[in-house]
Amino acid sequence: MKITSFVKKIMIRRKWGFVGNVFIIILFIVSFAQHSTFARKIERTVNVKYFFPKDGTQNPSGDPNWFYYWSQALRLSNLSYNAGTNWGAAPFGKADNVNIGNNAGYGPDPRHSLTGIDCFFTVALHELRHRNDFIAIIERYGNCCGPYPDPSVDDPDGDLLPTFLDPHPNDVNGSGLSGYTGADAWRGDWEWRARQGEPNIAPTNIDWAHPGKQWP
Ligand SMILES: [Ca+2]
Repeated sequence: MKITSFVKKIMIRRKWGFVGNVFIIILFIVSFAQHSTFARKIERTVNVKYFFPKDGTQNPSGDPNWFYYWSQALRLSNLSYNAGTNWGAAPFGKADNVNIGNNAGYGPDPRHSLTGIDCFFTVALHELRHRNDFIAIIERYGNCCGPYPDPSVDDPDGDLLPTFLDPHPNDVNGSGLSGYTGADAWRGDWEWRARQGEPNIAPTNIDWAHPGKQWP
């Protein structure tokens, strides 16, 4: 309130007598406090946590948020989201990327009962191991042998892993080839090798999904 208008109000309202003057004085004090150097500047520091909706697609790629943000948080590359993939798949060949499906983002996975970012981490590294092995064998033998090639000249234990990738070249590894019989026998120890690094538990403080590890 300007002083001039304040005085004017006094002149007008003086006829109110004592009560009116008190009212005007209160108005002046309030106005003075709001517009003068006596007004206080109030500051508060508040910690804010930002979470992304796990099921949304609010990111530049249009892929599910969990796939987009967890790939970055875990510093994983050579991954593609594929809604048609169940868990994960590594195409045989020198493929740039492996495919990650919806189950990988949620779990629980059948071997470790992992969920969320841990399930994603485990599936992604499993498939990337396949990818790297496929690239290695193609670079050594050429793309000659189809899926899961069996370079018998370099596989004395017959587990389908060529010796240069086989940590136990003269014996099957663990359950080895025997673990994949019948229709799955073609997997040989390729699958055993991809499982060696599992499970993979992500750091708790990099999830930031809602819901997720850090959500209250
Ligand atoms: Ca072998």
